[in-house]
Amino acid sequence: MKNHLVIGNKNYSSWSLRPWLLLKVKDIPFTEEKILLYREDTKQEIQKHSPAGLVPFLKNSEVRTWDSLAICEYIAEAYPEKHCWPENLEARALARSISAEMHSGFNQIRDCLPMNCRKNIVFKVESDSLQGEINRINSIWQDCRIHYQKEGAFLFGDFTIADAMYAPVVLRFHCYGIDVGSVAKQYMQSILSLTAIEEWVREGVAEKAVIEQAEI
Ligand SMILES: N[C@@H](CCC(=O)N[C@@H](CS)C(=O)NCC(=O)O)C(=O)O
Repeated sequence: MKNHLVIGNKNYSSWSLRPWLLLKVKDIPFTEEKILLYREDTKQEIQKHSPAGLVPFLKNSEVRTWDSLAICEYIAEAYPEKHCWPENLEARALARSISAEMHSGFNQIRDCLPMNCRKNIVFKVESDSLQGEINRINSIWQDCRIHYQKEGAFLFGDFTIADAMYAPVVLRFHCYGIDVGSVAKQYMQSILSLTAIEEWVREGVAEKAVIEQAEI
Protein backbone atom coordinates (compact mmCIF):
# COMPACT_ATOMS: atom_id res chain seq x y z
CA MET A 1 0.00 0.00 0.00
CA LYS A 2 1.47 3.37 -1.00
CA ASN A 3 0.82 5.83 1.80
CA HIS A 4 1.16 9.52 1.04
CA LEU A 5 1.17 11.93 3.99
CA VAL A 6 0.60 15.64 3.53
CA ILE A 7 2.11 17.73 6.31
CA GLY A 8 2.85 21.36 7.20
CA ASN A 9 6.16 23.02 8.12
CA LYS A 10 8.20 20.66 10.25
CA ASN A 11 9.36 23.50 12.46
CA TYR A 12 5.83 24.46 13.46
CA SER A 13 3.21 21.83 12.61
CA SER A 14 2.65 19.84 15.75
CA TRP A 15 -0.41 18.08 14.32
CA SER A 16 1.60 16.89 11.32
CA LEU A 17 4.32 15.44 13.53
CA ARG A 18 1.95 12.96 15.19
CA PRO A 19 1.06 10.59 12.31
CA TRP A 20 4.46 11.19 10.66
CA LEU A 21 6.21 9.98 13.82
CA LEU A 22 3.92 6.97 14.17
CA LEU A 23 4.64 5.89 10.58
CA LYS A 24 8.39 6.39 11.06
CA VAL A 25 8.71 4.63 14.41
CA LYS A 26 6.53 1.73 13.22
CA ASP A 27 8.60 1.50 10.06
CA ILE A 28 5.63 1.87 7.71
CA PRO A 29 6.72 3.18 4.30
CA PHE A 30 5.21 6.45 3.09
CA THR A 31 5.94 9.40 0.89
CA GLU A 32 5.53 12.88 2.28
CA GLU A 33 4.54 16.20 0.82
CA LYS A 34 4.98 19.48 2.62
CA ILE A 35 2.65 22.43 2.23
CA LEU A 36 3.97 25.64 3.78
CA LEU A 37 1.50 27.10 6.28
CA TYR A 38 0.36 30.72 6.57
CA ARG A 39 0.92 31.52 2.90
CA GLU A 40 -1.59 33.06 0.53
CA ASP A 41 -2.08 29.77 -1.28
CA THR A 42 -1.91 27.47 1.76
CA LYS A 43 -5.66 26.77 1.99
CA GLN A 44 -5.97 26.21 -1.73
CA GLU A 45 -3.01 23.82 -1.76
CA ILE A 46 -4.29 21.82 1.23
CA GLN A 47 -7.81 21.64 -0.23
CA LYS A 48 -6.41 19.89 -3.28
CA HIS A 49 -6.04 16.95 -0.87
CA SER A 50 -8.17 17.45 2.19
CA PRO A 51 -11.81 18.53 2.34
CA ALA A 52 -11.17 19.84 5.85
CA GLY A 53 -8.52 22.22 4.56
CA LEU A 54 -6.06 21.21 7.28
CA VAL A 55 -2.95 19.08 7.51
CA PRO A 56 -2.10 16.32 8.28
CA PHE A 57 -3.85 14.28 5.59
CA LEU A 58 -3.11 10.68 4.53
CA LYS A 59 -4.13 8.88 1.39
CA ASN A 60 -3.42 5.59 -0.37
CA SER A 61 -5.18 3.50 -2.98
CA GLU A 62 -7.86 2.56 -0.44
CA VAL A 63 -8.57 5.54 1.80
CA ARG A 64 -8.36 9.26 2.28
CA THR A 65 -8.16 10.21 5.92
CA TRP A 66 -7.50 13.41 7.86
CA ASP A 67 -7.17 14.78 11.36
CA SER A 68 -4.16 13.52 13.33
CA LEU A 69 -5.93 11.12 15.68
CA ALA A 70 -8.17 9.67 12.96
CA ILE A 71 -5.08 9.06 10.79
CA CYS A 72 -3.33 7.31 13.69
CA GLU A 73 -6.45 5.18 14.29
CA TYR A 74 -6.49 4.24 10.61
CA ILE A 75 -2.80 3.25 10.72
CA ALA A 76 -3.51 1.11 13.80
CA GLU A 77 -6.27 -0.74 11.94
CA ALA A 78 -4.42 -1.06 8.63
CA TYR A 79 -1.27 -2.42 10.27
CA PRO A 80 -2.45 -4.52 13.26
CA GLU A 81 0.93 -6.28 13.37
CA LYS A 82 2.56 -2.94 14.33
CA HIS A 83 0.68 -2.77 17.65
CA CYS A 84 0.00 0.95 17.50
CA TRP A 85 -2.17 0.72 20.62
CA PRO A 86 -1.22 -1.26 23.76
CA GLU A 87 -2.23 -4.94 23.68
CA ASN A 88 -3.78 -4.93 27.13
CA LEU A 89 -7.41 -3.72 27.28
CA GLU A 90 -6.96 -1.56 30.38
CA ALA A 91 -3.77 0.02 29.00
CA ARG A 92 -5.50 0.57 25.65
CA ALA A 93 -8.44 2.35 27.31
CA LEU A 94 -6.02 4.62 29.17
CA ALA A 95 -3.91 5.23 26.04
CA ARG A 96 -7.03 6.21 24.10
CA SER A 97 -8.22 8.47 26.92
CA ILE A 98 -4.98 10.41 27.25
CA SER A 99 -4.66 10.65 23.45
CA ALA A 100 -8.18 12.08 23.18
CA GLU A 101 -7.45 14.40 26.11
CA MET A 102 -4.42 15.70 24.23
CA HIS A 103 -6.31 16.02 20.97
CA SER A 104 -9.19 18.01 22.45
CA GLY A 105 -7.55 20.06 25.17
CA PHE A 106 -4.47 21.78 26.52
CA ASN A 107 -5.35 25.08 24.86
CA GLN A 108 -3.07 27.13 27.12
CA ILE A 109 -0.08 25.04 26.09
CA ARG A 110 -1.04 25.39 22.45
CA ASP A 111 -1.49 29.16 22.72
CA CYS A 112 1.41 30.06 25.02
CA LEU A 113 3.98 27.53 23.81
CA PRO A 114 3.52 27.04 20.06
CA MET A 115 5.70 24.28 18.66
CA ASN A 116 8.87 25.80 17.30
CA CYS A 117 11.80 23.41 17.00
CA ARG A 118 14.24 26.34 16.71
CA LYS A 119 13.42 27.78 20.13
CA ASN A 120 15.85 27.35 22.96
CA ILE A 121 14.69 29.54 25.82
CA VAL A 122 13.52 29.27 29.39
CA PHE A 123 9.91 30.42 29.36
CA LYS A 124 8.66 31.92 32.61
CA VAL A 125 5.27 30.39 33.37
CA GLU A 126 3.18 33.10 35.00
CA SER A 127 -0.37 31.93 34.50
CA ASP A 128 -2.06 29.41 36.78
CA SER A 129 -4.04 27.92 33.91
CA LEU A 130 -0.88 27.21 31.91
CA GLN A 131 0.85 25.77 34.98
CA GLY A 132 -2.26 23.65 35.62
CA GLU A 133 -2.02 22.10 32.15
CA ILE A 134 1.72 21.49 32.57
CA ASN A 135 1.02 19.79 35.90
CA ARG A 136 -1.66 17.62 34.31
CA ILE A 137 0.75 16.46 31.60
CA ASN A 138 3.45 15.86 34.17
CA SER A 139 1.09 13.60 36.11
CA ILE A 140 -0.08 11.74 32.98
CA TRP A 141 3.52 10.97 31.99
CA GLN A 142 4.52 10.11 35.55
CA ASP A 143 1.57 7.78 36.17
CA CYS A 144 2.05 5.94 32.88
CA ARG A 145 5.80 5.59 33.32
CA ILE A 146 5.54 4.36 36.91
CA HIS A 147 2.91 1.80 35.92
CA TYR A 148 4.52 0.54 32.71
CA GLN A 149 8.23 1.14 33.33
CA LYS A 150 9.11 -2.57 33.26
CA GLU A 151 7.76 -2.88 29.72
CA GLY A 152 9.87 -0.22 28.03
CA ALA A 153 10.81 3.46 27.88
CA PHE A 154 7.55 4.89 26.50
CA LEU A 155 4.21 5.71 28.13
CA PHE A 156 2.92 2.14 27.84
CA GLY A 157 6.29 0.42 27.44
CA ASP A 158 6.54 0.12 23.66
CA PHE A 159 5.93 3.18 21.48
CA THR A 160 2.20 3.67 20.82
CA ILE A 161 -0.13 6.33 19.43
CA ALA A 162 -0.20 7.92 22.89
CA ASP A 163 3.51 8.72 22.51
CA ALA A 164 2.94 10.12 19.04
CA MET A 165 0.20 12.37 20.43
CA TYR A 166 2.44 13.70 23.23
CA ALA A 167 5.67 14.00 21.20
CA PRO A 168 4.98 17.64 20.17
CA VAL A 169 4.45 18.49 23.85
CA VAL A 170 7.83 16.95 24.64
CA LEU A 171 9.36 19.21 21.98
CA ARG A 172 7.55 22.24 23.37
CA PHE A 173 8.67 21.55 26.96
CA HIS A 174 12.21 20.96 25.70
CA CYS A 175 12.39 24.10 23.53
CA TYR A 176 10.79 26.37 26.16
CA GLY A 177 12.70 24.89 29.11
CA ILE A 178 9.53 23.86 30.96
CA ASP A 179 10.31 22.22 34.27
CA VAL A 180 8.76 18.81 34.97
CA GLY A 181 9.47 16.06 37.49
CA SER A 182 12.32 13.59 37.12
CA VAL A 183 10.15 10.73 35.80
CA ALA A 184 8.63 13.02 33.15
CA LYS A 185 12.11 14.32 32.27
CA GLN A 186 13.29 10.77 31.68
CA TYR A 187 10.29 10.13 29.44
CA MET A 188 11.05 13.29 27.47
CA GLN A 189 14.55 11.97 26.89
CA SER A 190 13.13 8.73 25.42
CA ILE A 191 11.16 10.76 22.88
CA LEU A 192 13.98 13.21 22.14
CA SER A 193 16.39 10.33 21.50
CA LEU A 194 14.24 8.77 18.77
CA THR A 195 16.04 8.89 15.43
CA ALA A 196 12.79 9.99 13.82
CA ILE A 197 12.45 12.95 16.19
CA GLU A 198 16.05 13.94 15.52
CA GLU A 199 15.27 13.81 11.79
CA TRP A 200 12.08 15.88 12.14
CA VAL A 201 13.81 18.54 14.28
CA ARG A 202 16.86 18.70 12.00
CA GLU A 203 14.66 19.25 8.96
CA GLY A 204 12.36 21.67 10.80
CA VAL A 205 15.26 23.81 11.99
CA ALA A 206 16.69 23.89 8.46
CA GLU A 207 13.47 25.24 6.95
CA LYS A 208 13.67 28.84 5.81
CA ALA A 209 10.06 29.84 6.44
CA VAL A 210 9.29 31.88 9.55
CA ILE A 211 5.69 32.07 10.80
CA GLU A 212 5.46 35.27 12.85
CA GLN A 213 2.24 34.13 14.57
CA ALA A 214 4.11 31.16 16.06
CA GLU A 215 7.10 33.17 17.25
CA ILE A 216 6.72 34.27 20.87
N1 LIG B 1 -7.57 18.69 14.72
C1 LIG B 1 -6.67 18.73 13.58
C2 LIG B 1 -5.93 20.04 13.58
C3 LIG B 1 -5.09 20.25 12.34
C4 LIG B 1 -4.56 21.66 12.18
O1 LIG B 1 -4.98 22.60 12.89
N2 LIG B 1 -3.62 21.81 11.25
C5 LIG B 1 -3.03 23.12 10.96
C6 LIG B 1 -1.49 23.02 10.91
S1 LIG B 1 -0.76 22.42 12.40
C7 LIG B 1 -3.42 23.54 9.55
O2 LIG B 1 -3.60 22.71 8.68
N3 LIG B 1 -3.50 24.84 9.29
C8 LIG B 1 -3.72 25.31 7.95
C9 LIG B 1 -4.70 26.42 7.86
O3 LIG B 1 -5.35 26.74 8.89
O4 LIG B 1 -4.82 27.00 6.77
C10 LIG B 1 -5.74 17.51 13.65
O5 LIG B 1 -5.69 16.87 14.71
O6 LIG B 1 -5.13 17.13 12.63
